[in-house]
Formats: sequence, C-alpha cells, structure tokens
Amino acid sequence: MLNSLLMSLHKFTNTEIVQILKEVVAAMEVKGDSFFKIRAYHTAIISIEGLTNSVLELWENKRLSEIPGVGQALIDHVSELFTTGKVREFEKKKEGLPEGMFELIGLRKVGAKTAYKLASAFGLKHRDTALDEVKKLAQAGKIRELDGFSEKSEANILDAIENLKMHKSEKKRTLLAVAEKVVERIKEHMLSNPQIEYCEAMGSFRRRAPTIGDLDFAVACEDIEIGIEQFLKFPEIKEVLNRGDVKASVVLNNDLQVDLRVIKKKELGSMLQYFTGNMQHNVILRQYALQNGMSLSEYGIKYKEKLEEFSHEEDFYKRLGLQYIPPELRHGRGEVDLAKKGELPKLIKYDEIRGDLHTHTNFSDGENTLEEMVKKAIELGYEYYGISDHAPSVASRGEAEVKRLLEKRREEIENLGKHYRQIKLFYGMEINILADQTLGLTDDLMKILDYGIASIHSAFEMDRDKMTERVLAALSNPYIKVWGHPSGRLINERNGIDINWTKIFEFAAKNKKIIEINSQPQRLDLPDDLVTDALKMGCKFLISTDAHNLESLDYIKYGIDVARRGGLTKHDIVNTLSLENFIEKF
Ligand code: DGT
Ligand code: CA
Ligand code: CA
Ligand code: ZN
Repeated sequence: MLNSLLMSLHKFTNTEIVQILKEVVAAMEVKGDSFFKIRAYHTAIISIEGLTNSVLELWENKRLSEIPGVGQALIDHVSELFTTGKVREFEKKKEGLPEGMFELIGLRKVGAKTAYKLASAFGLKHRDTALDEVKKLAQAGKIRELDGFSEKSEANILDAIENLKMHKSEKKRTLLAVAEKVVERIKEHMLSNPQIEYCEAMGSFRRRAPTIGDLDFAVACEDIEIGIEQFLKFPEIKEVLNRGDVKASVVLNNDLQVDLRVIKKKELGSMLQYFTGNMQHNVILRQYALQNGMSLSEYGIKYKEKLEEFSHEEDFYKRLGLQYIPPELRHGRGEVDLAKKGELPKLIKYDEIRGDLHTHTNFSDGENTLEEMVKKAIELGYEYYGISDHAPSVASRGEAEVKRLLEKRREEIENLGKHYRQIKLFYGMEINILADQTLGLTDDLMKILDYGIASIHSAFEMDRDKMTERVLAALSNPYIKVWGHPSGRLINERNGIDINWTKIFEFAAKNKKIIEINSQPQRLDLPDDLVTDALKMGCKFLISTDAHNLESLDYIKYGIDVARRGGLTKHDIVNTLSLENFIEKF
C-alpha cells in the first residue's frame, strides 16, 4: 500500500512549486483577495526560493513547518499537490481567468492586473502562444490603444519580452566575495574622513549570505550631513537614486546598489539590529518583544511608552532577555528560541582552522607548484596541509602509467615534507564519482594515497534515486574519506543535484564519511541550510578552499561563514583538530 502510494507521487520541483504559488497569488490579486492572505503567500514563496533542500524531501520527512512562513493551510495544499498532482483550492482561485495571463506575470513591470487586462482584452487563452501574441500586438501598436496603457508602457512590455527571451533569469545577485571588495573600498573611503566614527555593511552582507542583493551601510557621525556628503563623494558612484537627510541610495559603476544611513553613535546598536535582518528574524523578534510588552524599531526598544536607545547591539538583545544572536544565525529558523534558553551554538571562529585538505597544484589544473602552495600554507599558519589534485585519468593513460605517476607524486610530497618540517603534508587526490557509480581510480591505485575526496564533475542531471545510489556507492569505498562540493551547485549558473539528502547524511554519519564545506565563492557547498540538516544527523565536516592558486587559499573564510550560518562549532569540523587528533580522527 505504502509502496504504491509512493510510486504515484507527483514530484514537483521547488521551481515548479514557486511557479504554482506565484500563479495563485496573481489570481488572488486579480480577484481582490485579502491583502494578508496574499502577503502570507508572498512570504512562503520567498522562503521556498531560498531553500536548497527540496520541498518534496521536507514534506516526506514531515518537516514543511520548518520553512519560515509556511503554515498548516499551505502544508495541506502542498500535500495535496504531491499526492494528486493538483490543488483544488488553487484551481478554484484561477477559475474564469484567461490562461494566457499566467505566461505574462513573470515579465518585468507586468503585474497580475496588467497581465489579466492584456489576456482578457486580446483573448489570450493559451500559455504557449501568449508571449508571441503580445509581442506582435505591441509591435503593431495595439496595446497603447487599451484603456490604462500608453506608448511608453507598450514599449516597456515589448522590451521585457525581448529581454526575457535573451536571458530568462532575473538580475543576478552579487557573490559575497565580490561584494566584500566593494565594502572594503567604501569603508576605506568613509573612514578616511576623521569625523566618521563607524562604517560597516548591514543586511545580507553582515549575515554573510552567499549572495548579496544590495549593500546596506550604517555610518555613525555626530554631524549627519557630513556622513552623507562623504558618501556621495565615493568615486565609483554611477547614479544617485535618492538623497535624503539621513540616508542616500546610489548605484555603483558595477551596477551594485548601495543604501546608506547615517546616525549618531548612541543609536547605532538599534539601527544595526533593524537593518541586519533578515526580515523573518526581525518579525519573530518583534513578536517575542510584544509578548513582553516591548516594541522594536530602528530607533530602539519602547517599553511603557519610553524609548530606550542602544549604542551596542549586544545590549539590545540583552534588554530583550536574549543571548546575543550572531548575524549569521539570524534567519528565522529557531534562533530566537535557542537564544531565550541560552542554547545558541558557540560558532566556529575564523582563526580556528588548522589545515586545508582540498587544494590543487599544477600537477592537475592548479596554477602554482606544490612548493609554492606549501609555502603559502605555512604563511597562513597551518599545522597540516593536504594536496588533492584531480586524479590522472586511467581511461586515457592506462592503469600502469597512472600507478607510476601516483607513486612518483608520493615521493615528491614526502621529500618536500622533509624539507618543511613545520607543516605536516598529506597526500590526497580528488577522485571523480562517475555516472555509472564507479570511481575514477581503482582501489589498487587509491591505496597509494593518504586519502581520497570523491566529487561529482559530470552528469549532474540524474534522477533522484539514481543519484542517491551513485553517491552512496562512492562513499562506501573505504579509501574515500570526504565527499567534495556535495551539491555541485554553481551560484547563478547551475542548481545543485537532486538527491535524497537524509539518506546520504545518515550513511555519512554512521560510516564516518566527512562532508566538505567548499569555500569557493561560487560554490559555498554544502549550502548552509543543508549543513544544519547534516549536523542534526550527526555528520562531521571539513572546511576547505579547493584552491587552484595561491590567492584562493585565503577563501577559507567564506567556508567558515557557511559553517557559522549552518550553526557549526569547532567540534563539528575535523580540520580544527590538533595534528595529533586529526591523524586519529581523519
Ligand atoms: P538582499 O539585499 O536582498 O541581499 O537582502 P537583505 O537582507 O540585505 O535585504 P534588504 O537590503 O532589503 O534589507 C536589509 C534588512 O533591513 C533586511 O534584512 C531587514 C531590514 N528591513 C528592510 N526593510 C524592512 C521592513 O520594511 N521592515 C523590517 N522589519 N525590516 C526591514
Ligand atoms: Ca541588502
Ligand atoms: Ca537595501
Ligand atoms: Zn572538484
């Protein structure tokens, strides 16, 4: 019975679910449904868009309620969707609306009502032809004749359709590492004025999110005007969007938007709290405060009609009776409850990593020599260091030749190790997990190494069950100690693999297979929400850079950011161990 139920599941992806919800929201907007209901759906959509876990998997594990903003009604709808393939209430909401409108709602500046007007005026009944029809109508100047439209809005619609065809996705978000360079330049510019007492970025940047929509700066200065003036002199500003008395918004030459607020130091703590977010965290915090008779704002905490100001954020949380919540944990996933009980994890710190174990050299596709990389590792203060080039291909070189190469390489690494006694070198390889479930090296060859990192570099599109078997097979191999860049995602370019995470994490925890947190700014893989899941299942982690040159050995901090967002302490991460313990545990 259970089996046949599972067989007939309708496995909607997160993207498909988001699309379905967006269409329902559009229908609700056209029909004038309640504002609060619509906003609730919006919140749920944003949450699901930010997930790296699949909704299906969360549903299967009865964990949908963990998604911020997803309540019981929506859980019921999602259950219905997975079991029957549709949601009766959604169908009802869309009843009587022309199907073609749903193809238009993703267009820039085309809201639900505009889409509806167009689709009903021109009788757009079919999704697959709707865009083309509107394009032709716009080109023929027919849209401007409609009530409420103009030549300008017609041109906008045409432009949106043409752009959509060129690059389907929305504006790309900026990688944290890229934004960080901009933040440093702005800080330097601002702090070069001695009257400016403080300048830091808030928002997603301060939470160390993998990508940044825009930058939100907090500036403290006795004379507010001076703060704004100094900012507007920043040489990279392309356009000033808005200049107010206490804030300004600009767009930089690289198209990044920067919002900045100036405040006196005595109110700084309150502002930092308010604009660091995320929104969900702030909503939960506000509800919690209300229960205790307090109300929160960017200016402070109001209690019994009296506003209390805070220059330090720590005191703000303390006044609420909470442990200080580090920005990386502010995502509205239960951190306020933990802070209430004083049970927040003691997050790993930037200086607690003692060795990098996933690194490349010019033996494979790296830019630097073994010795150059090792010297830099010593400079970074590491106690141990692992070299894990891509394994040479047996298919193209033959097994005997690969064996010779691997043995020769071991000798080179051992000899270098004798020369640099201040660091312990480990000899590893990054080994492909092939589509047919085998590994890129045979056991006989892997025996030569100290450790193997298994990673997927091809066939990312694979049915979930097959992908799960593929990775389980790789991790079952006794020479494989680490699963490298597990999801395979490339931010802004490629989604992660579809796999049964629960099953894999369970296996990894039980068999002491280590999960990598890859620090490459475009990977940040395992993603932080999955890190939390893996932690709950008892997994251990390795934070590594996957460096292909000297500079990227410095990227370790971005992996540490991910670990912190996932709630890891140093005890969850193997490369925080002393050399002695590392040798024992790894
Ligand atoms: P982003 O820019 O998309 O990467 O993400 P954030 O989190 O930086 O979002 P942003 O720039 O819109 O706003 C910064 C923070 O300010 C946000 O996380 C929470 C707070 N915030 C912004 N607008 C509101 C609001 O209307 N109400 C409340 N309570 N908080 C807000
Ligand atoms: Ca922002
Ligand atoms: Ca902003
Ligand atoms: Zn790799």
